Amino acid sequence: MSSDNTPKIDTPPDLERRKFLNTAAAVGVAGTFLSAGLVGCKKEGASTASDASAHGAAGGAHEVAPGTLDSYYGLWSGGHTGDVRVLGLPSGREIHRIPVFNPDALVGWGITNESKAIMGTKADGSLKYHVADTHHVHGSYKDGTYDGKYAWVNDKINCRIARMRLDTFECDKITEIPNIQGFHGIFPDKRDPVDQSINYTTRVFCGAEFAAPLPNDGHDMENPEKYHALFSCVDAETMEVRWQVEIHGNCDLTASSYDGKLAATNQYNTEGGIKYVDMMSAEKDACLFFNIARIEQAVKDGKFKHYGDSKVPVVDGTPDANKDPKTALTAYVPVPKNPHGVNASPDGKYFICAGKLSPTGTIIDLSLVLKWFDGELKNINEVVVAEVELGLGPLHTAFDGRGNAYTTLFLDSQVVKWNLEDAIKFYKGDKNAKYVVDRIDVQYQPGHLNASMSETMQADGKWLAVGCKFSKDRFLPVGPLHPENEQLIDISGDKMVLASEHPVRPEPHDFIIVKRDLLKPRQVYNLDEFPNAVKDPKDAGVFRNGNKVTVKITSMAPAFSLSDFKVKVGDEVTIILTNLDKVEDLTHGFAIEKYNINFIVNPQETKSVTFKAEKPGVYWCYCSHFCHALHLEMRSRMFVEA
Ligand code: K7E
Ligand code: CUA
Ligand code: CA
Repeated sequence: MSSDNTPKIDTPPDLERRKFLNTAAAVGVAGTFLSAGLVGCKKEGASTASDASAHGAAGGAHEVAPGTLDSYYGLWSGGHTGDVRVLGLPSGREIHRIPVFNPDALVGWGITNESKAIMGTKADGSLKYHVADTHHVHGSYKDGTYDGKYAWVNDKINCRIARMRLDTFECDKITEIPNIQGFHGIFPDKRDPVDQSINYTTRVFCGAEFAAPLPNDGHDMENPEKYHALFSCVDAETMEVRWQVEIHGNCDLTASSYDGKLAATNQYNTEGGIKYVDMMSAEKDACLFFNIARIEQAVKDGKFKHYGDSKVPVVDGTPDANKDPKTALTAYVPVPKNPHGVNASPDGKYFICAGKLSPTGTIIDLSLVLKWFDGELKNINEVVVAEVELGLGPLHTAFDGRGNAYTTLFLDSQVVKWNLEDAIKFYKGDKNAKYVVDRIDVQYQPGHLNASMSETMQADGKWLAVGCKFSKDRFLPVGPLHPENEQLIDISGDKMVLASEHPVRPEPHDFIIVKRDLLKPRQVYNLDEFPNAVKDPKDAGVFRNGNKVTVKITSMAPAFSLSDFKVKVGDEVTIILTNLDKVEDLTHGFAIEKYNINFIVNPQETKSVTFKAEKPGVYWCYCSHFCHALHLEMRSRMFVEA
């Protein structure tokens, strides 16, 4: 391979271009708050931005040779595509997409009866929703690390939470959360708050970003003071909503503590504003803490109400009802202006709030939050152990397990590496504590970032992925819509080193990076998992019950067990297809010409579709997934009799 083909991954960004981007962002995105002046904060103890050109390439450590497996799974939320993407890291190769909220033609998601039952349908059998906006993906925990069982993802538009099984990488349940809008942050718990022998995930916490009248039935529409947001808890196994908390302000991101006792959400709209100027009028917003054990006791004690048709108990978490720390369900911790992101440090000690409209990071000591709930602190502000300057537009924070945090700076187009204990020392008055360790330019305007295993107690400090919202000139132009730029940074040394980048379809938001040996995916299904499986080609045939017709078919390369089947115009036809091939990777498809049907069946899998036979004639059914030298010949015919 000629060196001309080698991607230049270590070229320092053109400084003029970077200046332009920052100016553009300042004017277009954040001009208002910048010109309005930044919130005052303590000056940082250290460090000018390091020269990007000082960084070499990462020595090819990110390169994964053909035929070689990656060492991490990345689970990336898909954004508008309503799916979850599976990337191999450090290569950045996209291995798989898990369809979740939106239809997907490959696996027949939204086409098969089984997927429609998960996605939700209207009375006429059509899908209830066709769009979604996924933001946050998190895995289930055991003993403070991923157990490889489940992952969850949110849909902000239609307020749904979906669960994926990580043995088959499929969505198996979707729940719509009642009485909320703008469902944004999610985080599984990591332990039970009361019974500490339950050392695994049993709940998922869900934040609502938008407030609305409760119930939202047409009253008080013009009166924002009557709008409320709810924080919800979903059962990790049943996926039913266990309880909700009515709060003041709104929820944005969500975090959970390693001891299971606390969950939190950062709030950027404590003002209850409707327009952005109103939402940024206060100097401080809050990080809102939830005392999980007390909330569940209040539910047990019957101290709740219901809203609308929902049966979910709603407890009162508003400030007025929670003034006494010793009985409070919630604690509102003031943090600077419109924070974004709340992240738990892997040592279990701290939550970090990024300032967004304030150039600061706030460190909250969780042991002090628990002390406040015990009535042992005079003032809630004492739980903040540091509030230090990081740079412009801090959004999200990841960790390396060596005491350092990495925060994206949206406006500076940088990632800043900072040391938590040094930041605490600096905030306490030690002006020699140089808490900023390093800075690196990214291309450009980063939102989420995450480090390998960062959201677990096994944070290993090897790789940092950064989701850059703007890619500008980093890739071949493909028209007005630009991809996002996922950059990979080697964080194994003191200095961050940009290792590689790859484009992704907009726009993933959040992701997690999981050590590959924590997941144990299966390669083949088991026939017995499907109650409707057609286990023997001899069981194939057409079974009529009035005008309802069931067609049972099996596939085994290179043939379907029926070379034709007859139905009548007006019939409601259900086709059940079982793939009897047992060989790993031997997938068949089933597409019916002119009937808008296509789906695949993996080895030993069964799927079904139901449709109305409306048009008479011969319709070829063919295998739509390359399976065999005679793949093109693998067909059947549907005869629809007039
Ligand atoms: Cu994009 Cu997590 Cu929805 Cu921040 S959120 S950037
Ligand atoms: Cu079966 Cu292609
Ligand atoms: Ca605000």
